[in-house]
Amino acid sequence: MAILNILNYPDDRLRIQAKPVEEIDAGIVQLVDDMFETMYKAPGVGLAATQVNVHKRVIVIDISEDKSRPLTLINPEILEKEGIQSIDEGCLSVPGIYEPVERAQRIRVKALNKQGETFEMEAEELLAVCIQHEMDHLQGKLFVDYLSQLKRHRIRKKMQKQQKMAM
Ligand code: GNR
Ligand code: NI
Repeated sequence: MAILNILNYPDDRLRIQAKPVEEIDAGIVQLVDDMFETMYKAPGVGLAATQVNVHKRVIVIDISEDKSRPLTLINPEILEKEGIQSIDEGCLSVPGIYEPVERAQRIRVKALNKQGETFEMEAEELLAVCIQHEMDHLQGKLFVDYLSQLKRHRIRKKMQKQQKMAM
């Protein structure tokens, strides 16, 4: 197991499109395990492989308070979307920023699990938001892309300042 480095906005590598996983081999299983460890340590409720600079369609999520509901989504696809909700989102790649984003309220998703089995599930509220947020990452999209240009500009400046301070 290992803690992976999380890329920070505005790193260009967060814009790379992830490729579908063709075979769930030992490397993918290792990646999933390391992503859970990294997400729990952060702490966060979700993590997309893109954020750890691996450009494969792999997502891990756990919205429980006690790490009791790990969910792995490989090659996820949204089958249905319904309704609209808007909750304050945060992102491990944009630390310290929380802003509301409009998302579907309820989704139906198809994916592969860590065993390589296809499954379908329905999600609503925070879980639905989280899946949509992570699927955006796989396409190189960040929640700040939904904000106004002015807000995004301010966030970019703040992140660049923080990164200078950390050097
Ligand atoms: O930890 C996270 N919390 C969160 C809160 C509201 C909406 C989405 C999220 S995902 C985020 C972790 C993360 O950056 N995943 O990509
Ligand atoms: Ni994120």
